Amino acid sequence: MKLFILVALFGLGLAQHNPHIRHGRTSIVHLFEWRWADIAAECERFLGPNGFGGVQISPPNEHIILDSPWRPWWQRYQPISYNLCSRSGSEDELRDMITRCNNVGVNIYVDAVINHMCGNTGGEGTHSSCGSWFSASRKDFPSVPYSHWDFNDNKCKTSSGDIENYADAYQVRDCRLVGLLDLALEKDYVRGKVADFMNKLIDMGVAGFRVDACKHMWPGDLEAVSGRLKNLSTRWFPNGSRPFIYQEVIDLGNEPISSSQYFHLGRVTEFKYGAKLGTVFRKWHGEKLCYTRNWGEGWGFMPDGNALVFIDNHDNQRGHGAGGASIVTFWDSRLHKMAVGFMLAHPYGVTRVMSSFRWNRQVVNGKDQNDWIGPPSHSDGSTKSVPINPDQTCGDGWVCEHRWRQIKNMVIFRNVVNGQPHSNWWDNQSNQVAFGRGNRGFIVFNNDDWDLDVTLNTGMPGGTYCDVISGQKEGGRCTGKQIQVGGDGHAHFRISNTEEDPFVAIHAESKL
Ligand code: QV4
Ligand code: CA
Repeated sequence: MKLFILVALFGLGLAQHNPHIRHGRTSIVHLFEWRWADIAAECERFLGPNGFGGVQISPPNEHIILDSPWRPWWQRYQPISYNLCSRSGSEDELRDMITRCNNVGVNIYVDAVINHMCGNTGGEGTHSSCGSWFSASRKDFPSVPYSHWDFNDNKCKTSSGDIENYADAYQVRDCRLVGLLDLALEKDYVRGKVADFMNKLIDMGVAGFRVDACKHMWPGDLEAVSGRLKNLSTRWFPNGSRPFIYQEVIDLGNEPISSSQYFHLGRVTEFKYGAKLGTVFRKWHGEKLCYTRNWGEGWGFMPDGNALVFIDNHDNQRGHGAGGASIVTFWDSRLHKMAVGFMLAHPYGVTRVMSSFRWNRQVVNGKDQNDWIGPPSHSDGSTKSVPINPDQTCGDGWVCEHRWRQIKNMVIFRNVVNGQPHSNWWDNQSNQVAFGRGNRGFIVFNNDDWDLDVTLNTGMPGGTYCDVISGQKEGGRCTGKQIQVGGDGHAHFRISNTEEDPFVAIHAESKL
């Protein structure tokens, strides 16, 4: 009996590690701060047709609206209620987006902010995205409703009431993260309100959640909430599907709270991944690309089945959160394309691609003074929609990394090689490496300061393949480099270090 319960619990946990991505797709894109109407259109016109499996959306619930600084992006991480109107749009627009994305096989994952409400200095009034009245000073949020009984202040033992020391796990869970009013998730009432909020979204058709700030919540409390979550809607998902849960825990290996404490509840963000790969591609601290031969668990990362991986996220691309200067973002576009390409070619983890907006970066002594700037907006603070240029790039300050040919084609590459092993590794003991994915795909990088000129065993069937980095297959023709693979699987590669994108990738569906 005991064994049975153990197996059942384990099974339940593992179920929440499955992203339920459809049609053999593999990657999620974070459309940071996009409006629901734009995401719906993007699912239909771009994400579905190009093999993207899902979208991580910004928090959909009611949030504070701040004047100083003016409408920062991070106001959405300060909930006022679980009403579904936000800077991205109304509940109707949200529902329409979920339906339309699901209809083209693209899943929606919600960024769920459940550790806290707004900051303790958030004031009192109706400066909130649905216009609900609240009082931060009295900890009164009638639209939920939460009152001062529902917060952790009595449990927190620091004099400021804020987290002061990350070496103390009690503070980290029971005190306020940068002043954010900390919810008492040990209370059945609070757990119920949070579960109701998430279940409403499940009923609307979402496939799962990125759970914000999990380091600041006790695994036992999260387990209680997740036990109350419904199965996914059978309108789009198989009977009995559990919501996909990926938890934001920043574990770089130097604090008492570790990712492993959360493994049984779902996947966990692997922050070492982008920090290390950034160091490798920047060639800092003596790192070389050839050392990635055992990339993944061999580098001290969490077990493959637990990991959600990414090169940068909305925090560390602007100096928030963790990772520091090594993180490679769209600002370093050449390195970014290579690092994202590497991630998408490599079998480890469930992959998430970042899609950003541009801001006026002003770094003084290593800190960006403008790290708060919100999405491209009209003068009334409302978010601009995303215009698509004739060349398929985005306008008005939206970066749309996910539309860059090299990144989009590597998302497709990952789908084509799905399930194939990491194979046919080659390196020059420096920064030129190559690897395949069984007989379905092969990729070659030159991050050295000299040319790559070598014949390699690709493991692929003979034929002519189109490189999906310098171009792509269009109507049976190749707009980029062509790679001849012989009957023995060998091919010659030449990549100058001065090329715009010094890497080459071919796969089964890029065969001419
Ligand atoms: C300020 C002072 C505090 C003071 C407080 C109250 O700095 O010392 O106690 O006022 O007087 C914003 C401001 C911050 C301000 C706070 C409260 O930046 O200065 O505190 O609001 O008013 C995002 C931003 C934060 C932002 C927060 C809420 O990154 O800067 O805080 O939204 O608007 C850790 C965590 C990890 C977290 C990461 C950033 O372990 O969980 O830090 N990452 C997630 C999200 C992130 C978000 C939060 C968590 C909070 O990815 O985007 O923070 O929901 O590593
Ligand atoms: Ca907490």
